[in-house]
Amino acid sequence: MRSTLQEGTNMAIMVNQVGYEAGSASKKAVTSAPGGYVLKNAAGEIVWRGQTGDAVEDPLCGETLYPLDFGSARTAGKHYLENESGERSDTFAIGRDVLGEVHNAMVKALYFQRCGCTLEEKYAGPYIHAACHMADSWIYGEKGHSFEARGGWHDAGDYGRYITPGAVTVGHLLYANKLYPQSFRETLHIPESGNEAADVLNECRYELEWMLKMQREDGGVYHKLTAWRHAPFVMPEEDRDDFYAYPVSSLAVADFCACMALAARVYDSVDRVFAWRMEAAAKLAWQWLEKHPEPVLFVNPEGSNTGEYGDSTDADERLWAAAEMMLLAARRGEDRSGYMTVLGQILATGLAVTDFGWTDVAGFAALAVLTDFRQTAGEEIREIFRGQVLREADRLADLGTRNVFAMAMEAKDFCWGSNMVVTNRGILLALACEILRAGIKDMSQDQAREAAARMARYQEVIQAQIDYLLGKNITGYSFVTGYGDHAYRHPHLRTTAADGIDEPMAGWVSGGPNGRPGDELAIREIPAGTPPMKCYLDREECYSLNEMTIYWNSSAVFVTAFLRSRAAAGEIL
Ligand code: 9MR
Ligand code: ZN
Repeated sequence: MRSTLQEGTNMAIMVNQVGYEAGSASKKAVTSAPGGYVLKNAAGEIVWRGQTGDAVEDPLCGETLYPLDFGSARTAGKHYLENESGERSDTFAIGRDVLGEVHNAMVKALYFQRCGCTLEEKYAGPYIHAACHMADSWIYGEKGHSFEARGGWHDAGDYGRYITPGAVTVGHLLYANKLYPQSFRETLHIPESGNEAADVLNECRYELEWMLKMQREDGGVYHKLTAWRHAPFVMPEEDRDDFYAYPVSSLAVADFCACMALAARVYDSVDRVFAWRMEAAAKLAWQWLEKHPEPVLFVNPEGSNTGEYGDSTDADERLWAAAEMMLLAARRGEDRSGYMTVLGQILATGLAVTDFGWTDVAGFAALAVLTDFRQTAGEEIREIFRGQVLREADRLADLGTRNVFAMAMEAKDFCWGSNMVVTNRGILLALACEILRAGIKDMSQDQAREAAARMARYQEVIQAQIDYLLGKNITGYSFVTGYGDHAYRHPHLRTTAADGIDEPMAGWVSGGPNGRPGDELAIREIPAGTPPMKCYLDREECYSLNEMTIYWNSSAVFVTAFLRSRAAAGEIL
């Protein structure tokens, strides 16, 4: 078990274990001991000397710590930091496009979640398995009715497949690819690689094809497809439990509608017929929503323990659906007034539009409206989105001044899947940067200078979020498997637990520290009152701290896509 401050030395040098862009003037570490530090290259030569900054009593991890900025170091290669007592940090790269590999691995990871097909050695390396979950699925509550719903990604460490998190995952990835296409050019070595499409689109299609199967003729979409209870730790092809399509929820229908409408736009240039199928499905889902204006929420039937993905409101899901349908209609030259009315009505309730998770998808409506070059939504609606996004960005940037990690996090934000809070905040800040960038051409010189400074401030926090994820945190772990001297190694992931291979596949983002742990082992092992960032164990049993999910990965991918694109453009801080 690794925890930098619990290994007996009382010493920690926390770094981004993957690396820092050579051109960056701010390369940040955090240390537990003040004083002089040197940066050494692989040959052990000193390439930089410097001092820690002022002590900070950190509210996130409860320690007194010191920031260390070695930004002026520009030499390329493997490095480590060392202090006057000879204590060393983990190694990290200084170079160009240092996030490239981990970014690609985080997208490729989704391939390993493919359900209903064989994972072949050619693409999966040692992580092969036979086709899983091939049987027809039952329709819950409709005795004797079954249908074919093979495909899609396993959601997480379990073998369930759920509509709302699936839509969110695809949403993150399609918008990331739309905004930062240059970050998605490399091959991922998946079966479709080498066709015309970017591999991220090939991978998303695997999920989209399955989602289409989850729609009924009346436009309703089943909330999820899972067994009655989670499988034991067996390989997926050994899981022979009956699978059920659980009742339609308006959450699933609206997320499905939004995701299909978005994908119909995106895949238009890739495969017209596929895009057309998705467009038809989106329209059918929208009709269902119109016929069911009241929320149809979802709760697990008594006794079933698979993921619930419940929610107390469907307003944000309907908002996203309205936004995407509006943009699709604009693209097709069709009437969009109905969608605009719904969009306006929901916005008028004051709903927050700044989150990108499965509970709150309203941020995707902001992404849709604010990245639309046609400006379809009109100035008034755009201004509501813009105002909220920029205000939230300023709030997050301010949070970044309140802890030694310079992160946009507060103690209370360390929940189940806190790493997605970390990365979703990166998405919000990236969107804020896009808004400011788009506005610069109409600004005076002074205003433009101010906007540039604001963007730089946001980008600094985005970088801090990724530095944290990759090891600059009190646990001392990189929260992405396979990346970093001390990457976590024991995700709560059935295939990894059952495949007999020591190392998990690379590229999985852990859920991360959780100040309110929900699994037995974590509750037993983590003393009450432990500061939230320390509430983490790299243990397979700890599903509330150390599971992986498709949407935690996709959220992180958005942020690395942003940072890679900034680095490629030479816009490095
Ligand atoms: O990611 C979800 C987290 O935000 C919730 O707090 C938690 C409890 O409801 O459920 C998590 O989702 C799990 C889902 O229900 C089933 N697949 C694995 C997900 C990650 O733990
Ligand atoms: Zn499967």
